[in-house]
Amino acid sequence: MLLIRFVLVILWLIAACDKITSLQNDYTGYIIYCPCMGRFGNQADHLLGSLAFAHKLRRTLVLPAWPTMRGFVEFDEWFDIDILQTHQKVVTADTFIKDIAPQVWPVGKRVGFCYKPAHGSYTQDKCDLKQGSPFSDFWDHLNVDFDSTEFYHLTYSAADIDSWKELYPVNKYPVLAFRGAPAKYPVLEENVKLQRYLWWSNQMVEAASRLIYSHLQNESYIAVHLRNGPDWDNACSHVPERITFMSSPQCTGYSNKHPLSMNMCLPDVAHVLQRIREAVLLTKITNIYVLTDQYPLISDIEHGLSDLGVKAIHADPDIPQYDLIIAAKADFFIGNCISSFSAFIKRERQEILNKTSWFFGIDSNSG
Ligand SMILES: Nc1nc2c(ncn2[C@@H]2O[C@H](COP(=O)(O)OP(=O)(O)O)[C@@H](O)[C@H]2O)c(=O)[nH]1
Ligand SMILES: [Mg+2]
Repeated sequence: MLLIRFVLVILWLIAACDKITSLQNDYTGYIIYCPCMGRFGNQADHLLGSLAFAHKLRRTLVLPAWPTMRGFVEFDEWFDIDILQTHQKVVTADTFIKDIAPQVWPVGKRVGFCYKPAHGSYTQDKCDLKQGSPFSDFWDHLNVDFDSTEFYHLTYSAADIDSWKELYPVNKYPVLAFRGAPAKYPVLEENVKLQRYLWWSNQMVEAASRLIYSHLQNESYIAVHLRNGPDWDNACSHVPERITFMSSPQCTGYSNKHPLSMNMCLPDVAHVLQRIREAVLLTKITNIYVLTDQYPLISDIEHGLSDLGVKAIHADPDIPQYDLIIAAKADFFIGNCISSFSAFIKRERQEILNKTSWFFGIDSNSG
């Protein structure tokens, strides 16, 4: 029995290596872009779409460093790129610039690409990849200047892939450098599954696990994302006008089955307590881990649910990504439907950990 298992594992490894080798041979050319829209959640949505686009074009995706309040964090400091590499060819921006760009993308031959719709009004006449912050910071950090620029009118969908290949062949354009991600926000439904290849690095998981242990030891917990900072009040004021809004397809579905409500975006305290109560009654778990950008509502939760003996915990980690890992690992999760920060957690639970997620403002278990 043991021998059979051993042989199976070896066969699997050989198959995986074969797949990786054929991937390496199959790919020519590169794609690099500035993750310049929004913060982490938006950037992660864009990453998935950019991976899909690069994969369809059979170009290696250059993984940009993550822009944070404290400067750029190398992609592989947060994520395990060996796992991504089993799906498609990728390289960190740091390695690309140091080891590959001098031959493939030498100074003097750096073309930058900006999107311009084929029809309709468009105010920008000049394609400048380094105009304004964070654009200039990103390319300066890589020490990149552009020698020429081009507008393109193509989309990133499968229908335009052949046109990309014809108009911008690898021998003439070895590197496609984009002003923003070649992707949509929110992530398209077909690209959600790419989250499977986005595993946190060991050092991130270990640091988050230490936090979990120090706050919760090995006890079960329900994680609750309260997205409620001042920028969010403003964002949520648009909910009544919209059929879908920001990351809402994650809870209402991509075919707009449910109308949006204010509780999906900015749930009031009564609704927060009601939803947590339902989760506690269902799971019998009484530790509530609150992750938030602003108001953790700890005393509201503990007082409002004192009859259930609930304990609320808020770690407020120095790196927001620890909150993502802690929430993904939670036994149960209630997220914010509109938030891409919640969306990251939901996708990791769904695609990697096989765990369900609930949302404020919507009754059905969105799974
Ligand atoms: N630590 C922590 N930070 C958060 C939380 N929610 C939001 N933030 C911060 O606020 C940012 C929100 O921007 P983004 O990630 O684009 O998500 P979205 O605006 O909610 O769609 C995050 O990237 C974090 O920096 C949270 O629960 N915990
Ligand atoms: Mg945002």
